[in-house]
Amino acid sequence: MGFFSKIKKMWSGGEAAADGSERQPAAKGERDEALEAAEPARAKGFQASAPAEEGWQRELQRALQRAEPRLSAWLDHILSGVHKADDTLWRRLRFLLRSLEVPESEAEDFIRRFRQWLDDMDYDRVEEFRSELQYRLALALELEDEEDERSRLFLKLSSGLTKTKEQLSKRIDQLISSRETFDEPFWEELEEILIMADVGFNTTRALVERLQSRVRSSGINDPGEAFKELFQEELAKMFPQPPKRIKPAPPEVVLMLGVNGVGKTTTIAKLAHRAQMQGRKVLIAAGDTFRAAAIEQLEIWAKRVGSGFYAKKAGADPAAVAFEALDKAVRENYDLLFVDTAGRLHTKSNLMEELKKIKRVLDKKHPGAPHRIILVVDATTGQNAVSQTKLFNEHIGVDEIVLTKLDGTAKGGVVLSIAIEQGMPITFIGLGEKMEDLRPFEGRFFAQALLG
Ligand SMILES: Nc1nc2c(ncn2[C@@H]2O[C@H](COP(=O)(O)OP(=O)(O)O)[C@@H](O)[C@H]2O)c(=O)[nH]1
Ligand SMILES: [Mg+2]
Repeated sequence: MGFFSKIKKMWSGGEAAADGSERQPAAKGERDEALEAAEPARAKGFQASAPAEEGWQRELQRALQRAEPRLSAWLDHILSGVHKADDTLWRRLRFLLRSLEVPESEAEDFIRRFRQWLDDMDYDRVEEFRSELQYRLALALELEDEEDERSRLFLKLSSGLTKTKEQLSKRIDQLISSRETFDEPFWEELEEILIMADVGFNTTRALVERLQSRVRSSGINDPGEAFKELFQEELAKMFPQPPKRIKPAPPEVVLMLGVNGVGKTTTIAKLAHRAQMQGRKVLIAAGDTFRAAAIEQLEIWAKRVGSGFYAKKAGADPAAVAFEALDKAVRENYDLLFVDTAGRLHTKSNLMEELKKIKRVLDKKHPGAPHRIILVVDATTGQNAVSQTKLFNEHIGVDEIVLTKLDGTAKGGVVLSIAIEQGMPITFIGLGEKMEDLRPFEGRFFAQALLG
């Protein structure tokens, strides 16, 4: 959908009249225009309501008129007095989407997909689905980057990192409170803490050196003073940004790599889900033809997220699957194609040759493809994740990393190794098994969650 930007533009300035305390009033002419533009949207919303539904609707309308993208507040109003997924909920969701000027067909599609998901998951009660609903709305309305959603994500990140924090931040706190100066033992103990959290030797050295020079230049003497903030800042700076890329001619082709068990299949599903919610048409190709079970598993996921699916029999040539899937994607106007691949590492050279062939074939069919090569690695494997990054990057070339299972591990320090030592951008992290548990990675945010 992606409507909120439009709505916001429409509202901006216009609301200054209703809520002058919070916004700079716009020039008069502009304001009248904005009000005029905004009015029909609101009026339409109200007409849609049954007269009996007052309380939640009045509150929601007020919240919307504030023109602040507060999805959590909107949902509070919509879900007030609602305990399970029933007609009341659909009616209220329709009201919200209509008030935001979402075209009816897209609103209905959103609701239909969500109901299908509830059905698949066998969920009914609000507490079972609220979070997923909010995630879907955030993506569909382009609100994921808004402050309200970001603070929700921050909490999620923070709690997902609990084990790593125990290993890292708690010990750093202890170190800070037990030392009075930045002496040799301080730095040695800091190194030890970092290495224990799987930060890796080289990254630890690089980080400690930067911290030492920051401490020197800032003139602080007592570790209790500002060391943690300084640490956070340095850390945030060390994460490479993914390169800005020009949008390719569709379909965009994403090749997914990763050793078995890291979470590759579920990551494809999660990424496909995100893209679908953002309004893109997605096709998934079952390029791991080594095991029949892998094909079936991927097909189930494709159905569940509502994307297209292309597969051949188990044992088929993976490059042929990739080629034919791309052909289908072009013919049927897909926006995005994910190609799954095998991950059996015991036949390393075969696997690498197979992956190279897939790359060649994709490029031949659609020059420039694959546009992104994503390697999925599992944070619980610690330094193994780092060696996998190195290996796949050397043989195939990797554009970005998705790091899964950060929620279950104390080895989250591996994020730093991969990003800093391997110079590899991490674009998404997995914080659990649910769809909404895969979220964009941001170094600054991560440093704050880890050390804050
Ligand atoms: N806790 C947790 N589990 C995950 C995460 N990502 C994937 N998994 C689980 O890891 C297991 C293996 O995933 P799968 O996608 O089949 O791995 P593949 O062999 O690499 O395709 C599944 O049970 C997933 O639910 C994550 O971020 N956190
Ligand atoms: Mg798999």
